[in-house]
Amino acid sequence: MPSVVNSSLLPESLRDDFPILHQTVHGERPLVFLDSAASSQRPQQVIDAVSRVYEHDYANVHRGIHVLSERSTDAYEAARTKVQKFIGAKYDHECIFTGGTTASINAVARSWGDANIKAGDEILLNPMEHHSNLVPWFQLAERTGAVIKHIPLTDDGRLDLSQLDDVLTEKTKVVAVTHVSNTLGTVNPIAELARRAHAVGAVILVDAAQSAPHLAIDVLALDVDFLAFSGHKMCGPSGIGVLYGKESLLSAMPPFMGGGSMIGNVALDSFTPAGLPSKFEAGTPPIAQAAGLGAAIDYLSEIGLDKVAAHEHALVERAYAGLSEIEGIKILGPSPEHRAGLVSFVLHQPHAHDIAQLVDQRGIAVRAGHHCTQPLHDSLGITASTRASFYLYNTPAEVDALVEAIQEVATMFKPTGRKRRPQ
Ligand code: 7TS
Repeated sequence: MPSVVNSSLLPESLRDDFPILHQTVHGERPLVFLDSAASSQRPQQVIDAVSRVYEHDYANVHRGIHVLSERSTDAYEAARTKVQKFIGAKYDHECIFTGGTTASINAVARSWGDANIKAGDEILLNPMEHHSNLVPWFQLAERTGAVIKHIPLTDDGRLDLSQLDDVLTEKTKVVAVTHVSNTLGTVNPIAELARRAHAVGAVILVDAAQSAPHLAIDVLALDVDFLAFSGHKMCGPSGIGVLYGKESLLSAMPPFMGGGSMIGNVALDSFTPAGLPSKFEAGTPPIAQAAGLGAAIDYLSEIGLDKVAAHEHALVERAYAGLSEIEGIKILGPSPEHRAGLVSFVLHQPHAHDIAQLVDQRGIAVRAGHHCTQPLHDSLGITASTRASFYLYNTPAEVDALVEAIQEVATMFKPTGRKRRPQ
């Protein structure tokens, strides 16, 4: 189990749990991994849990009456109970295993959406959403004739709640919103949005891809109807995610995939669905991945999400302060008090992809591009940005290495003559 300290900053010894971090790249450059918002790394405890399933316990779940199937089934269902506790859900059958956040959101848009949305109904989104929380709703609108509306953003990249009454009305049937923006870092006020959505009779779906790994979540306290997140961003395996839904909503929804495991009974031309959660888990599920996700939840819970959040907050404050000093930089999104542990920015020059390549030569891994938030980048008048994202294993020294590298790149490309506007 990881060692824990009482201060807000986590101990550097925690890095020892992550074998992948202990390597040099491009010669003798120590790897500085600042791309956890895309996918995090995983500790030995998680790698061991996955290996243990394959080495010792693996069989298909919920079907074989033999010892390995029983062990696999126990591990799979134990992981579900861990997810339930992790997000504070009332019942474990409200936690459906999916392939990831994208799969979870698509499932709601397909199943709940097709059953509940009709022409003229409104779907409330906002420009900071990841494509995964936009496109499934656009597709639903295309299928049904529903209307897409957006909550406008403030200049500093927060939801402009002063304009919420204009777009959240009796016509609104669903509010789909990210908890934390993967580009701006903004932390959105989910409890307030849930209250306002419910007041007009709408349901709220929260994209927790960037919050579940970093902040303590309590779905009952937030009173959200649906919540979606991915294992691979929270120290767990790829190929598994979670869809949480309130029992009353999930029970009324039709299955979104048909096949084995999701049935109560099948005849030659008809079927009855199984109860929750099987109804939504057709086919062989991600068995070893579930055990890995359970181990990741144990790992994060042992450290404490509050400590993880405080650690990342200290890192992002340091990065924000350091990067702000660089001439010609434009940091996207709000001040550190309103953001989680990531920072995206543009320089006068060069392009984000070149920045990422130049810092990669120094061993620093960052992401460049539109980060699947093209409408947001369009609204900011840019095509791409560079993003550094932090997790529990990052250190202040790594933040300093980033700032120093970006400073060097900015100096290398300092515009001569007439001053240019940022990209
Ligand atoms: N929602 C948000 C807010 C995300 O950041 C991502 C992935 C997704 C949904 C989709 O998650 P998936 O696990 O289904 O792929 N975000 C990123 C990113 O920022 N860079 O790479 C993936």
